[in-house]
Amino acid sequence: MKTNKKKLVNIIRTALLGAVISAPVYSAEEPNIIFILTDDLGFNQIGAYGDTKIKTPNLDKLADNGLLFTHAYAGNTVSSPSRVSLFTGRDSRIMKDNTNQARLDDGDVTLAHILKHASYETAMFGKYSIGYSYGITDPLSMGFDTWYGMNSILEGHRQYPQMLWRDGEKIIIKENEGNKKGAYAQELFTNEAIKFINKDRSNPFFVMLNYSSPHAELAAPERFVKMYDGVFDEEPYTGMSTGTPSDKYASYYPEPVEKPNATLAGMVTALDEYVGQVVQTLEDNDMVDNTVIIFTSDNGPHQEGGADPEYMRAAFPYKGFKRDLYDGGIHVPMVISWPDKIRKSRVEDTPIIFADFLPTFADLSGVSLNTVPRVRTNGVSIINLLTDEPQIMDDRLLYWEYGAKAKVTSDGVIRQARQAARKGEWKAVRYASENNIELYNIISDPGETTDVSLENSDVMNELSPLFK
Ligand SMILES: [Ca+2]
Repeated sequence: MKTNKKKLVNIIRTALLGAVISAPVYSAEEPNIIFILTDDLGFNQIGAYGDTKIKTPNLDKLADNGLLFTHAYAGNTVSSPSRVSLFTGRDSRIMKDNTNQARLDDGDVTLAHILKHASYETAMFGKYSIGYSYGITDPLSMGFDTWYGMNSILEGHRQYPQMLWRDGEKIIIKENEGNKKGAYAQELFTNEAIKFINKDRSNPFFVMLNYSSPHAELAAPERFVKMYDGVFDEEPYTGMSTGTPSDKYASYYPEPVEKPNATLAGMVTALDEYVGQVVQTLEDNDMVDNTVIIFTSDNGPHQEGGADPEYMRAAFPYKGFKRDLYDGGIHVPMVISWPDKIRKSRVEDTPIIFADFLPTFADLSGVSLNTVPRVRTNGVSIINLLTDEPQIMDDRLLYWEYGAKAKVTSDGVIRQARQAARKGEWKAVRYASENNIELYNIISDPGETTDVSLENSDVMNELSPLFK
């Protein structure tokens, strides 16, 4: 076996973590877990949510066979803090950084560490983007036995990458050399995930499959885009091809896109086909019943590279998009399948948030978080929601914050923190500290159109202390 320095560091770290915690006991009943994270997929961009022209038969079937959350929330409204929240089980209240510069820290305990401790075989495929240093915060150091994909945020901007990473080593994607479009990133990630699932093993596995789509750049194999020829009005995106940027993010996505809406729809249908292939692999191995599959998105739909989420009603019925803390930026699709425990076609309206997955995975794998050194989470396990037992969580407070308070953030997008909170039917939002806190009834007014803060002083008294 090839052992390099990074792997050795990882082995030592895992051993140290294991030495302090009591030995895990593997039970054959512990489910495999596949977490499928898409990038900037809006609430209303898959068929299971009922109001889109985008075809997603495999995802719709997954929802039919499982549980569809109508009030699931991402960790934040942009990739990095949302993913750090997911990996560490922390919401914005206890995150160290709520900007898009957020990264994992040496010493953070991730959901992969938890499952590793429970003797899961762990693997990550696709966009990582929240590490900063090999041997310290790369996936191998953060609880994954193996990984394949994109390391940095900027690498995630290419749908036909010329280079990817495998276990810390750069690999050249020959099919895409010289700007050729021979190998689609999302298909490569899927193929690697399928290979991993097909391996013989005696322990359960955890796969984190982080697609970098339908994030810009907008591009998908032609057969998917063709399906939407003539379906949408189109305004061609010129990128940097005319010498003048066609939108403020054009330098990130320089290539022109003739039919942005058809392309984005094709990207989603491609993802749907890849998810179908993963599910088929589980079926072929007779593993689908005891595998928890979670499908969701890291934040709301983007308005970049030619995408037009307003025309596509990508966040409908919610207001705002990526970078907003109105619900369109954070209210995400979420489907969970686990045929052994979840009865078919359930719909769950309890609000849940990304920070809940670390404690949930601990429960699924039989790890007591009390025994895990350094773990710091304020999420709540939703295992009882998954196993269809009553779990009243309607009254807890959820909170998000995007951007740094009273200082210039370096992502060039906002200058003041945006904040939001939710309790039950109430949603409070403030854009910049000098503004008033707005209050909406998110159930009767999902579009956050009518500020009812003046009429509900009791609710405001309860939520406003969060807006420090
Ligand atoms: Ca994202």
